[in-house]
Amino acid sequence: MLSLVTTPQDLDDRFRETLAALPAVARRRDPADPVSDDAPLTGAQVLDLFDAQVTSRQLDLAGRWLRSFGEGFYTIGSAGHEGNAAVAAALRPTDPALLHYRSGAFYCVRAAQAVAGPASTADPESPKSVPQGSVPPGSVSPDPAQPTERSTDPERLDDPERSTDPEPTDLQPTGAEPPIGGFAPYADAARDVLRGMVASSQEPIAGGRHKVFGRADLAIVPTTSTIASHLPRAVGMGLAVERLRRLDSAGRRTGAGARVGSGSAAPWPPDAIVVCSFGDASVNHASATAAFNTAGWYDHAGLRIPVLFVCEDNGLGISVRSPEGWVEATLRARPGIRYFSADGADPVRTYEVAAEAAAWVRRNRRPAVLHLRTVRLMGHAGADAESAYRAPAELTEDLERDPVVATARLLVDAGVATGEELLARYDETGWQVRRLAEEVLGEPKLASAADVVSALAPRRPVRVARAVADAAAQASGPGAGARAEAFGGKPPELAGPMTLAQSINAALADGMLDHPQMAVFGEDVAAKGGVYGVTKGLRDRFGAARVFDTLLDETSVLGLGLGAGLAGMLPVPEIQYLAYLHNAEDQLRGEAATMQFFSRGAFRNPMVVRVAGLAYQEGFGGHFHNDNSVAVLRDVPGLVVAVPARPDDAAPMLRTCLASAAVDGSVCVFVEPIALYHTRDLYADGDGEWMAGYPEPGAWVAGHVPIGRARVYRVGSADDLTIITFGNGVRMSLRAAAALAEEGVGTRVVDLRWLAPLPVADIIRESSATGRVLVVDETRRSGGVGEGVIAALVDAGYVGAARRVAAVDSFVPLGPAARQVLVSAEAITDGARTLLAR
Ligand SMILES: Cc1ncc(C[n+]2csc(CCOP(=O)(O)OP(=O)(O)O)c2C)c(N)n1
Repeated sequence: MLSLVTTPQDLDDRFRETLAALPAVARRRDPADPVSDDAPLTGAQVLDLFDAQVTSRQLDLAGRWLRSFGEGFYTIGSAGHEGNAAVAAALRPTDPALLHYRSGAFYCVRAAQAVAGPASTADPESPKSVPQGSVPPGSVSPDPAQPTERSTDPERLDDPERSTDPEPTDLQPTGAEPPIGGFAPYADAARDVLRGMVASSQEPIAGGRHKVFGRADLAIVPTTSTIASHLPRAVGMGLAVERLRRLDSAGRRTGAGARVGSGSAAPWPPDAIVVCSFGDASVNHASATAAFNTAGWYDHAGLRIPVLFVCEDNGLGISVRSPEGWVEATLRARPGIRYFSADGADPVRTYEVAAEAAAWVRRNRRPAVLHLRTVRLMGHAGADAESAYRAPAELTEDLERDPVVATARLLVDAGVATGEELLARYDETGWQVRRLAEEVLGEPKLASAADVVSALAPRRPVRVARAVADAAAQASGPGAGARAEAFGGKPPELAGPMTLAQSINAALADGMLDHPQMAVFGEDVAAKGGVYGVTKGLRDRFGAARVFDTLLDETSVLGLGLGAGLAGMLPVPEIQYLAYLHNAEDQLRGEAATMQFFSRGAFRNPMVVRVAGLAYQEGFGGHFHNDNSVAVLRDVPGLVVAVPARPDDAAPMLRTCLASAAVDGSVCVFVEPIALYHTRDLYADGDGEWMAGYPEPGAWVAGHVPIGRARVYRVGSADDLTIITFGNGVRMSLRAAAALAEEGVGTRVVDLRWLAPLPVADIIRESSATGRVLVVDETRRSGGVGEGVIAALVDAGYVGAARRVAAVDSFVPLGPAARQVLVSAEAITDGARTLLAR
């Protein structure tokens, strides 16, 4: 008897031994009959689940095999979690799913459902209906010699005669034998997974960028390896699915959010529910608790969020045990989330409970959690020697609860198949999986950096410009009436000079008019209109469904955006202060920015995140309201980072971000300098030079600001010095330039406007024009924007003089002490003089 099962060989041996030792079948059961009295699954359907589970198991074994000779790059498997096959069978293939990394069997079932077509989508949740086709008919048809139309004919399922059939055919010898080899329906899924393991560029979702479970046609959204980080997104998807369902019935223009299911803004059916799975250790993660809390909070408030959380509880997070009873206790205690539980080693019960939970969520549009008890076989991953932290008895105990063996036992006990037959299926599947593995390991990998980044963040500036032009045409043409009404008869272009805050407010309103799927949300944005009044009036104009307050949790604010974008909306979440982005930034970095990368654009989460930030709020806040670092954003691949300094830039830049999100699925962060929100003057009190009129729609095309284009202010001759800056630095630099002009020094002040991607061409052109560059960077000397600007110059071979003026590497202190660390007008002038003296 084996005691230390940590290798594929051991697991395989054990499986064979156990199946060989199963008792002989006394009487055959017709596979078309329920597998046991009152079971909601037929024998054939359980056999299908078995085949899916075996395929998943064989994939795990193949993963280790590929690794053993250096051709496989991923060994985290699903062994012990194959009970999730029954969860997949209990859902609809159109229910969007965000899956745990142990979802091999779920994935197999979902892929087979999709192949099986409409006949396979009979609702598994309808009471007493045999869930025909939740496993595919092709794979349930037994021996052709034994016709079993009942198992494949959906019409027969609801046949009232059926319930009056003479009792029971159970365990009667029918002579029907299950077919040998039920791998075919799962072959595509197996190939997908193997391609992921070998990093093949032909892998269908990430194209060799990662091993993920995902496919747009299966409504499986890829998740990252950051445990639980997909849960806030799942809640956002639930909220959006429900909102879009309601908006649809109110007649909504189709949107440009997700690309899936083109032709409709919502890629999933209106009654879809969102399913997301994760491990037991993950329930403790801040992202998970945020998601549970948000789902519960909205439920408490009466908002509908149809999400089914599935916690696959194997009792361990790598080597750390979940304390006995903790997972159940914590999941049961979540207000607003209904608790269901099942043993993953019992496929029938798992199916039954999962169907009940899914039906409950679907019917009530409310969140629930399915606590699925599983085991973990073969350790956490290939390199994990679990015998170092688990006793042999514990390993043996897990083996006793091997879900694939449990399904085999059920099938043999029920007389659906013999142990020998099941072993033959196991071997056939194993052989087929190996064959596929050999086939895909020779497939090409991503072979150039260009290939790798091609999926990262598409940029189609011409289309974006066209979208802005379309918006202008709409606003001045057919949409003019609605626009006039939205602005209370007085469009913003007639309102006279505006501040930065007013200009953003007006541009948000125009955005709402142009993008019916756009929603503005965040802490305090609705009733109050934002702590600085930037979203004032939007809720009254556009309604609480499109402008709403969220709970106080930045992870959830961004998670709502991630899910809403994926579901076809155009989310514009607000982060109240830059300092508070940091506790949630993985939602941008790990989730938002990677979605197109890991799905080759099949899924996308367009979003414009507005963040009030940067320093110079005189007399208020210290560090937390004056955070002057954007380093954490600048290196996120593909992320667009915009910083408008002036009102006349803010509106077109926001329009560009919205258009880019809609057209290319871009994730944009729009950092709004708080200190400039209400600034009116530039050079002297009362000059009103920092205000600007709002352009009428007819001027939007001419005033379009493409991503990555700077703005240049020429002061005096503009020949002596180039100041490169952004945000608050623009105003300070313009003032310094004016002072220098009085001394005869000509300056060009370059407002970067975009911190990512940096306007490199503009930087180089304007720097070369004077040969003297002063970078005025209100972010910190270390990791600040200035480093990027200087590096861009060096890379381009710039040979002139250059200096930096930057903030001290410090947090911003309270009160006047802030001036000690921030860039000042004097420092700019001093820096300029030093450069000019060279
Ligand atoms: C946020 C985060 N921290 C740490 C890790 C490293 N890690 C990968 S899996 C794992 C354990 C997860 O356990 P559980 O959620 O129970 O899932 P299981 O692997 O047991 O199925 C850890 C700590 C990670 N992937 N993400």
